Amino acid sequence: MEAEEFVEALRAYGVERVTGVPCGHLAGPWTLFEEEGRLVPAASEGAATALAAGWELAGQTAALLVQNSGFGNLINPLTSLLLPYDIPLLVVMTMRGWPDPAQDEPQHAAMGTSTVRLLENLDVPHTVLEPGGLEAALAAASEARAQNRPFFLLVPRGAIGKVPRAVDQQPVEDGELTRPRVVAALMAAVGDDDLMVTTTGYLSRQAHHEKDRDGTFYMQGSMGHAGAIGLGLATAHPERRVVVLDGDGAFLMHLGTGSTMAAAGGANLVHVVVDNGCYESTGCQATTSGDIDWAALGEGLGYRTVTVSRSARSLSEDVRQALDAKGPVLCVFRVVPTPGEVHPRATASTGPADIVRRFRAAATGAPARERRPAVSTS
Ligand SMILES: Cc1ncc(C[n+]2csc(CCOP(=O)(O)OP(=O)(O)O)c2C)c(N)n1
Repeated sequence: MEAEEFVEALRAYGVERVTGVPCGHLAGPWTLFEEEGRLVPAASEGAATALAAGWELAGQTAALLVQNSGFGNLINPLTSLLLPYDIPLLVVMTMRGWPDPAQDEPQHAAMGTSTVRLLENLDVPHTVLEPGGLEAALAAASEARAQNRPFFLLVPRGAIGKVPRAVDQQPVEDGELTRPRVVAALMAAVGDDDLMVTTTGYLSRQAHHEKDRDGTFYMQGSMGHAGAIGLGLATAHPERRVVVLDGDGAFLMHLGTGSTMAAAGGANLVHVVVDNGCYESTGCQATTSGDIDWAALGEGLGYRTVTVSRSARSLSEDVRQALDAKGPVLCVFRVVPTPGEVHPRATASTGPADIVRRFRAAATGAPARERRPAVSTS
């Protein structure tokens, strides 16, 4: 169905305010609500749930736009806020890894096959959006609202259309920083012994495209957790430099990890954030990074070295400087979005288990270990 039709139906249902974390399959409604000034992008699905609860407590009708990859983030405020306090909320959630997990990326399989069962276990009313079924679904949502209960409208992939966004057409100037330019410079400077973790979305794809290496852990899914993985690696291997490649949306999703990295990370930890001001991988919806003073944030969190770069002219030196500085380093590149440049995911050529096997071999210097069988017969 058209995005306009979907948004009109939600308006008629009574939705006054919208928040969430974007999914490419909700890009159309997201853009329309954003243009109307009704939408606040939240750092995480859990924060979005609490923000919406605030609107509901204030007597307004709210809706969430989220993907089921973020269901884990919102289960806590669902079970300990909405349900015990009888706060209603319409949650529009796209279904990755469903109905057939084999038709989607591996990181969506476990959640795709269990989303409906989780809702059933929690006794939360829900329905799957069928063609022509929006009116009936929203009637069920109204019934749940009348009983002060949350309601999940589960949206299959591709069920709702997109609308064009202004950012899609922006040309890139010569001196401007972009994701491809930053990642190319970074991958050229990273040493053979360095370990890397790359965040979910286009950044992982770009890193893989520029230079596929055994010592890079391509993290698909687990949005916001690349930094913590990097901290684990860096503390386990203080003799190795560990480079985390992050996005602004992912960094903001679990901002507290920045404090942990700064407090517990050693001189060998370098946290690179490519800040394009948006969730580029899901359609360039704005994040709230535009208001961040990264130098002040990095220092405030306690990173030992903080660098912020805005120009492509000194890119190679800026990358070198950040890699050679004493960590924990926070190294931020403010870039312009380049949504047209997209490359295949690492898992298109290397499965998750193989990514782990070869990464572990690179991290430990030991030969790649075969996975043990799940059940021992001895
Ligand atoms: C918990 C969770 N919520 C939402 C998503 C969907 N998602 C995948 S990539 C992405 C955008 C990441 O934005 P950012 O970190 O700024 O990197 P960019 O895409 O701009 O390079 C989102 C929202 C997800 N994978 N996981």
